[in-house]
Amino acid sequence: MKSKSQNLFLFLSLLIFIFTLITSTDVLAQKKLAKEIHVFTWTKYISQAAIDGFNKEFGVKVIVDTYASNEDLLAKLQAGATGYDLIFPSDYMVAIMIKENLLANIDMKNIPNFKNIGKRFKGLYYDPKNEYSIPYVWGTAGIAYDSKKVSPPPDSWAALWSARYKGQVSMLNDMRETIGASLKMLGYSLNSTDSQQIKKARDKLIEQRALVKKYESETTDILVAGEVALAHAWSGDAMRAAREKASIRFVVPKEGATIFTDNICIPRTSRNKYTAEVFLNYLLRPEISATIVDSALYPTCNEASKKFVKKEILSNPGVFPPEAVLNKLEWIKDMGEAIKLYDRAWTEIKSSR
Ligand code: SPD
Repeated sequence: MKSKSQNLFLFLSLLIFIFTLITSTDVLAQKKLAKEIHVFTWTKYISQAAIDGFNKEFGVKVIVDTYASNEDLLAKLQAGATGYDLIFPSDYMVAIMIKENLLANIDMKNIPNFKNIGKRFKGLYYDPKNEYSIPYVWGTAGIAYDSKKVSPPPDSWAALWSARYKGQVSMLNDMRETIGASLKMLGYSLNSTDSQQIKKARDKLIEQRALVKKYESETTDILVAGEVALAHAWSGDAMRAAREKASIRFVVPKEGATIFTDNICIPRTSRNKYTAEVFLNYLLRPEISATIVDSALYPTCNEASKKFVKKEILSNPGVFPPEAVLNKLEWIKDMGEAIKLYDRAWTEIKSSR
């Protein structure tokens, strides 16, 4: 028979054990997780392996919805969309969203994997302290083309204005990118605020309309299907088309083009901020980030993940462009009030046929 004091001792030990268990960080962290989170991103931006892995490890379902331009994303948030926990705006759009108070402060205590981000992607111009955004992948715009149909190989934006390819050309359905390409072709900055330069770029695009089959930002499938022979495209989308059809090539025109980073941000209206941060941190694990590069074919901002990226992808200059290409690139910037010049030009271009 055990004495009363022995029983009391056993009982207290049991209590302490249960208390330690339920207050241990892991259990608490798991308890704080939402059942599901809603991610609003570009197409093909998160590998299925990453989504499934997160669900398996944390028991959280990740529901993905997609958009095709920064302006669409902004319009949705401005219209009061509240259901999203993570979004992926590009550089200049992060600046606009910070200004409009649409983004939450990221709690860096929950993002230890931020250490994996390469030095040159930390503290970029649009969020110098990375208070609201974590760089995810980067890339360039340029011309994707089918080398069986387009000869000689294009090296200038002017190829998209060539009458030879009438009806076989697509342009990005993206105001800043497309007016930007026209500005670059004319030798101007793609952040020009000079109304005469913007008008000239507009006129060039109006002149081009008769050649353009469609304004389309999802270029992978139309290139593979042979719907167009030349597409104004983003690098990763073009490289995925090339992976499916060997005759597809991608070039950054000699006049220069855009460089972008797409970033992970949490909308101020997120109802599951902690879970969003746990997912964000998970996406920054080197092995997970590598699965994203392998599937999306956009270069990663995650330096530590490079050793897990397939060698043939790492050495592909279409995915990771060499220094000579990097030197020709320009970031899109927030235009402030001057954006009205672009808005007007874009409306005129789109309604010109
Ligand atoms: N599949 C879409 C890839 C999106 C690329 N980011 C867009 C950058 C816009 N400046």
